[in-house]
Amino acid sequence: MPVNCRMCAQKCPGLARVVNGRLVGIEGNPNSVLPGVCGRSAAAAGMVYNPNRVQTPLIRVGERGEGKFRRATWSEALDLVASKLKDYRDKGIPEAVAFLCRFHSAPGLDKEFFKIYGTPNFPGYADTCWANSRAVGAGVVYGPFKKGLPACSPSKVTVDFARAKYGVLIGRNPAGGLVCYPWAMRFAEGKRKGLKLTVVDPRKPSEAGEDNVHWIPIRPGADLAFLLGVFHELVKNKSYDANYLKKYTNAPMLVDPKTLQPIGVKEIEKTKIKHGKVKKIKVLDYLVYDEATKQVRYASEAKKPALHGTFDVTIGNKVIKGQTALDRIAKELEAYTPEWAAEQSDVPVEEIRKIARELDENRPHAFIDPTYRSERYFNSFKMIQVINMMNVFIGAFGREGGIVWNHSPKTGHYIKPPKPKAKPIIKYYEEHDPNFRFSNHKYYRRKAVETVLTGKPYPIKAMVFWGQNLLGGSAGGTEIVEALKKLDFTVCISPFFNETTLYADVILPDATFVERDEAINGKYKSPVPTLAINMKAIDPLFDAKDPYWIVLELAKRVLKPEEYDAYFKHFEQDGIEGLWKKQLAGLKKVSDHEKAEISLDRLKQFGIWNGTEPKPKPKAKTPTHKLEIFSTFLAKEYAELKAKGDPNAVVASPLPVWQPTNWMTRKAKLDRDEFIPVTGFAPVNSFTGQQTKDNRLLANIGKAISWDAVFINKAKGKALGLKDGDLVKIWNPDNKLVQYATVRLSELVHPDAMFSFYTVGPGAFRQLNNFYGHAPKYGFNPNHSAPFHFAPLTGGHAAHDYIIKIRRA
Ligand SMILES: Nc1nc2c(c(=O)[nH]1)N[C@H]1C(S)=C(S)[C@@H](COP(=O)(O)OP(=O)(O)OC[C@H]3O[C@@H](n4cnc5c(=O)[nH]c(N)nc54)[C@H](O)[C@@H]3O)O[C@H]1N2
Ligand SMILES: Nc1nc2c(c(=O)[nH]1)N[C@H]1C(S)=C(S)[C@@H](COP(=O)(O)OP(=O)(O)OC[C@H]3O[C@@H](n4cnc5c(=O)[nH]c(N)nc54)[C@H](O)[C@@H]3O)O[C@H]1N2
Ligand code: SF4
Ligand SMILES: [Mo]
Repeated sequence: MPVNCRMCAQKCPGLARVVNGRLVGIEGNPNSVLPGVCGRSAAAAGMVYNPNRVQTPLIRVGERGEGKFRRATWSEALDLVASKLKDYRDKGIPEAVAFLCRFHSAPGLDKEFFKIYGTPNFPGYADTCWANSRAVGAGVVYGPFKKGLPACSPSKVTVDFARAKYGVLIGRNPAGGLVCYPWAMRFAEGKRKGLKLTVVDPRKPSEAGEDNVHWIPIRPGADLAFLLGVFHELVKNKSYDANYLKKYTNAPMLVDPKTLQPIGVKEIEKTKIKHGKVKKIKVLDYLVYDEATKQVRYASEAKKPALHGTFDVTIGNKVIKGQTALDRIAKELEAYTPEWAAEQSDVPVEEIRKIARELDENRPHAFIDPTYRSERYFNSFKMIQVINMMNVFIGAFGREGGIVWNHSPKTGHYIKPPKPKAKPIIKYYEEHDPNFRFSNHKYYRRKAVETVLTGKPYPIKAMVFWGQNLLGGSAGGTEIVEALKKLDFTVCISPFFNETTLYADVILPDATFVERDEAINGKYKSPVPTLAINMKAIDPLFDAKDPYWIVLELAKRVLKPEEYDAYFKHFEQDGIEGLWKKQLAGLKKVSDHEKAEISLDRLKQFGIWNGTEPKPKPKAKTPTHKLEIFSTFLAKEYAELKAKGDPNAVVASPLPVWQPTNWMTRKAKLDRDEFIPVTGFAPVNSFTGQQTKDNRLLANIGKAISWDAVFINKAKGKALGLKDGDLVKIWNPDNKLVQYATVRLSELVHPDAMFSFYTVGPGAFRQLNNFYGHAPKYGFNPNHSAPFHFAPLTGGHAAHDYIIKIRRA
């Protein structure tokens, strides 16, 4: 049976193998252009048949957090949830309910139900993953923009690993943080073809392999400094292709070198032909010096824009000296010498020079990975902005072996719900919170916690979790617990126990992905357009229920009969087939020729449809429609903040500039028992809770790699009197909460870092052990001890940007 694997979040297309009615495992789908799944997927049977998963609906009996529940029937549990939901609706405050979904298993219906119900609040998870630093840092350079904000999610662009010759991985590990379809598969292909890598990481990620990999330990959070040093060298060595910079980027844009404002920008309208239709688009035009006419002209009219120089620009009766953006960037980089960068980051000067040379020799088939899970430090956004300025500088964007656009077909909607009346809570933060200037209007679950605590802009009284683990996955454990205790009502729809379910009033077990049909998925991180289907391979175990059934039962109980009939009756009649058909009927972003070859029958038969991968193009989706090596969006923001005297103006600078992490501003040098808690994914583990960490098929491998340990530098550990395998106490001196883990002393960890595989252990919530069979009993989760802080301007997660102490327990 074709499935979209959900052993982690990525939905890789696979085939479930069922023997005598029992699932034995999942294999790569041979009909895929990249057939392959990972070991977690192969171990799916260990998830499905785990007797420790949530077997029946549960209703809380003890205190919140204690984890005491009694079994309930579906009708009792659903009646209870429905009566609460109905109550808020009857009182005219449906917006008091927030729906937090991620592994939501009834796409097409579940979110729609809550919209019809009347809430506008759907706080997404990715403020803890990529939505604030990665989406903004890559978005300012490449686009696209959504509602005026840069929003380059990981599904928008991809490193073309398979065709690359050289690359730098910094804060990214495609062999550990696996995304099999298509990243890990293309990464493996690249490695087979000799892709050379430099891995810059506070610990050695040995998953990336030993051949062709050069590891450089870095001080946690000093990545930006290191990158500025490499950028300095690239500029010094003129590692660019002048034609590329002139044609595809705004490097020739004339800017005022002091105010950093592009001079004389204006919006123009251009016509474009797309899919045979004439479209009008708005383009921000800017001044350049045209070497062909020896005049300052608009970019849209210039024949040969100059990359270098300072030119007089007459605006009205004023003459302004305009410097090319490229020269202004180069000027700024003068201060960031390799020596300076080495001092900040602990990366030796010769390594910095060597990396710059390698990038130069291999460009444009070279890259600096724009990262995926990037919410780590106060300076994460700045770091990613600089990475992508560098990718444009070396001409890697839109080139084979560089960074390429993905292509996701868009499927049609099944239900078109009315717009909820109230404004979503995030609007308030966008308008009033200076730290939320570049925030993401879709992914903001930690702001929802703030709303619960402050009641602003209006109270959130209930939370329904469908595949999010707010408490486990977000930094600020203490405040999140406070919020979960304060809520009137909490529901978790989940096959698995996690930190958040400990605080639930009701837990409803939905079927896992092999036990259910699911909407067709078209959103892959792939340059090859893809559609894949998930079909039920086995019947739900225990008392787990089909998620679509759960939505219908809730809708029946909560909505008015006429609403139910209007929105849900047709699903009752046509079932999932009706949804699939609507999805395909409304298919967009595929060519007519591709559309003709897509059918439901074909998808059911083969499980997957792959389109043709277009040739990479250095196309930009920015205001200027050029790759913005000098962001016009940031320039504007910078000017506004500067005018207000805002100290965070520097964060918005369009230039490559240094910004320290939060921990660095608190302490220049760590004490002997102090560390920065960095995490990474292990190939056998996903953070999604019980699927992997409580899986008997994976537990032995996990043990063998000490997946529940904290790894620290050997010399530093010895100086603290620690031995390999000791149990240690770990705490953040600011909040007293204590966690325990075994310690591994290793030469492969930077002395400032304490590395742990993310989230294998129960962290501060050891009552979880009562619900698990195979999961480790001890193990650290940095989120539990982390401060509830937000990175400046982006509102990012900054999960690792604090200091922890350890001692033998
Ligand atoms: N195995 C596995 N794979 C997964 C998932 C999973 O749960 N498990 N989940 C998926 C999801 S949702 C995501 S977002 C991706 C994420 O995939 P990645 O972005 O690759 O995520 P991580 O493994 O968290 O981090 C990558 C590397 O960054 C290093 N690192 C940590 N701190 C720093 C630092 O300060 N500086 C530098 N230079 N490096 C640092 C870590 O040691 C690690 O080797 O993985 C996806 N794939
Ligand atoms: N310190 C630190 N923090 C991190 C990370 C890190 O590396 N380090 N990683 C970050 C990243 S990349 C991400 S994406 C976020 C993720 O954060 P979350 O999306 O909150 O992920 P989980 O914490 O695993 O919670 C997902 C929950 O969904 C439930 N679930 C799984 N499958 C199903 C299903 O089929 N149906 C239903 N209903 N529920 C299901 C499980 O109970 C699981 O615990 O965490 C982020 N937080
Ligand atoms: S990366 Fe592995 S666990 Fe995640 S969806 Fe793909 S095959 Fe499944
Ligand atoms: Mo993620």
